Amino acid sequence: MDMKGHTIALIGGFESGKTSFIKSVRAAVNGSPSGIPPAEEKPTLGIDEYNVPLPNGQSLTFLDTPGFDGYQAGDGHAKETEEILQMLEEHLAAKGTGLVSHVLFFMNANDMVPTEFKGRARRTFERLFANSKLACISTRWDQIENDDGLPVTAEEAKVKEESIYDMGRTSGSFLEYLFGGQVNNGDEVLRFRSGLPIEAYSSPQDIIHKLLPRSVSRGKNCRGVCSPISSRHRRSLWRKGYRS
Ligand SMILES: Nc1nc2c(ncn2[C@@H]2O[C@H](COP(=O)(O)OP(=O)(O)OP(=O)(O)O)[C@@H](O)[C@H]2O)c(=O)[nH]1
Ligand SMILES: [Mg+2]
Repeated sequence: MDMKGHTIALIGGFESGKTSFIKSVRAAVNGSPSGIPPAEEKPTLGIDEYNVPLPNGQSLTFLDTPGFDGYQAGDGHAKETEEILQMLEEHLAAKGTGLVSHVLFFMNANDMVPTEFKGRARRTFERLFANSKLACISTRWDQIENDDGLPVTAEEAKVKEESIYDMGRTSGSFLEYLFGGQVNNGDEVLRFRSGLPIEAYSSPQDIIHKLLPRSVSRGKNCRGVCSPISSRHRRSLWRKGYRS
């Protein structure tokens, strides 16, 4: 971490929960209890910057982006991956936000569509994120049921996660690029499952905690925020219909 903190860019599929992820981390840092279902969000249409001050005086800067293959107001044309990365590049240049320390790539586990990733999109990515740490986050795991209509166990989630990554790794796709060993300075690209925090997946604040160990405090002002939700609470949320 530099003196100011980290700059974390979120990119990936539309409605994969990028904006909700940022808001959940922000709420956790502000002391809200975990396990609250995300609110309805409008599609993100531009680059939105969220500054989350941390108790240690540093801050996390999140850069939220429009979703790949998503909705676009007005002319009705969805932004291309390349266009979204260029918007981010322009934003960084205009705001002088500094280097992006982390890139989180999001995909909805319920709706996995391989993202094409070639040519100019790839080159822009390389320019922007040459020194960034990359991680992949599959989301909305709380909406996935097993064959018995129950929330998936950690084991079941792992198997499903493998198949999602296999499906997305088509030739010329973003996942193929990400796991081809050419990025992240050759280091392994970490994978996380996100949703309501139970044993099968992590909360957004847990993920940030793992990526940046010292930033989301587990101290006394944060009691309960980073701890896993109890299974009783989980079942009661499940019964209340928090899954669609
Ligand atoms: N059940 C459930 N719903 C979620 C979760 N994360 C997000 N949502 C909901 O899914 C919808 C889309 O979430 P967003 O956070 O707007 O997704 P996004 O990736 O920012 O979408 P775009 O800005 O369009 O790219 C919202 O209505 C959220 O409330 C999750 O983990 N579980
Ligand atoms: Mg959004």
